[in-house]
Amino acid sequence: MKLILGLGITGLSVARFFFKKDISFRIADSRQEPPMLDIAEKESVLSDSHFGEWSKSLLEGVTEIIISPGISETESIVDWSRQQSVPIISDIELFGRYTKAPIIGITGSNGKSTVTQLLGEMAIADGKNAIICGNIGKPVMDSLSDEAELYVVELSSYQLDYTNKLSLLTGVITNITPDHLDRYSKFSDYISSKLSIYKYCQFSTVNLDVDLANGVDGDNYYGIESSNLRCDFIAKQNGNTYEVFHKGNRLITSDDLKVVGRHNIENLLAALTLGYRFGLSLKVMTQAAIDFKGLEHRLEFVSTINNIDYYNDSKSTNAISTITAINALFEKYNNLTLIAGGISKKEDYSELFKLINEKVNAVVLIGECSSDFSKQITAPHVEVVKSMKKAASMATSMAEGGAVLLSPGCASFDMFNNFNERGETFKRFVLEEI
Ligand code: UMA
Ligand code: ADP
Repeated sequence: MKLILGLGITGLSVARFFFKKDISFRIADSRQEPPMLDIAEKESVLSDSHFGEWSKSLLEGVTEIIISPGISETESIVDWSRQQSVPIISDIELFGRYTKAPIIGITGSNGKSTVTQLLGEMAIADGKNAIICGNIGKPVMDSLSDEAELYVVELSSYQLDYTNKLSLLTGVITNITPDHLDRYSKFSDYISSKLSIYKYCQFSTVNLDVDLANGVDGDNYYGIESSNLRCDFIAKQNGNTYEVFHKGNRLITSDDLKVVGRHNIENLLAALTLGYRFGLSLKVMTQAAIDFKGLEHRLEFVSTINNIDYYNDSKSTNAISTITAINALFEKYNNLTLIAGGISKKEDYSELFKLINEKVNAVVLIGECSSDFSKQITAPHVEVVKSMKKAASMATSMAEGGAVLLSPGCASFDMFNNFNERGETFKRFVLEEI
């Protein structure tokens, strides 16, 4: 008997799979009404289900547990399972047992979804039946297909923590900066979690711009301004433009792209290096990069209204991604108005405040951390408001041309269900009310 822990989208996908394969399973969630309960009931995939506080009896007759990534290792059920030596695996490990096509894995603190999507689009443009899945929002167990020629899988550190066995053709860590420190007691634990991806790679892809990965003995390398001859793909900065090269041949420049910022050049180098290892055509990958519009809520251009360009970077939930967004737009605009705030993470925001104080003209703060943040920001104009509607109109009235950027650097749960809702709300006010 298998035990599925968690009935979110991961648990539901595993339940569907076991149901289809006639593998007996029990499912449990510590919430009385887990998010996917209605759908699971409609699909009639559940029989032995338990909701509410964990109990030891859940483990009776269980030979293996498939755990949802959101369930922390500090939960009592994890402890009991370990005491009773019941193996715990992630949905990713389960997926690896059933895949026939190669898997490329992408992890990192920021840029995972962007690289996953871009690489997937490159492979599809090259005529491959490539499936984009994982932490990006499509559970891997809903993505298995006999026709798949390639799986491009975004891997979170939570998923890697519960993975013991996996075979990846290649994989990359886009970068490592402090994140999820509510879940990891030490930054070094989070780093180890990310680095574990390389244990599973036939060919390790390494970003030379990431200090921590520098010591890794890779098979394929990339980097901006890197003179390392082992690099397959590099980029060089020329004024405000980046030129991307493959072994000395110029492929593309940042002026050809729809996405902006140095970080998106890094993301492009990652996708090119991974795709080239798989055997995708350079020409097709280059064209797919030109066509790539970026993902919603990641430094997404919304509109130009009355000479002001609006950007939605709602996916920014940590300090470094807001730093990245400000630096990227500062290459293009000399007048920036920032909307930030929400639930701040357990991380050091001092670098972000320093950058805001240097480069941002006006700041509108929202959410739980707003009064705390306002004490540390000395930009010329700082306002604290209570709603996204007020934030959008206040930012508009404070901006003198240039760009208005929503890049919260914080989680959204104090005001919204998730970052998608936060970004949608911002865009709605920009497009309908300004
Ligand atoms: N649950 C418990 N007890 C707990 C914690 C959770 O019972 O202590 C239950 C919840 O009630 C929920 C269920 O576990 O019903 C599953 O929750 P989950 O949090 O694992 O979420 P899923 O819906 O399965 O979504 C997960 C990922 N969520 C997390 O890692 C928190 C999704 O990433 C991912 O897209 C999805 O699997 C498919 O692979 C989201 C995410 O925020 C977007 N990821 C983090 C990030 O990107 O920073 C890591
Ligand atoms: P992830 O899936 O790792 O959260 P996303 O691609 O969804 O990454 O981007 C999350 C946030 O990080 C967005 O604000 C985006 O603009 C920013 N970002 C994207 N790529 C990078 C990168 N390579 N370095 C730093 N920040 C990045």
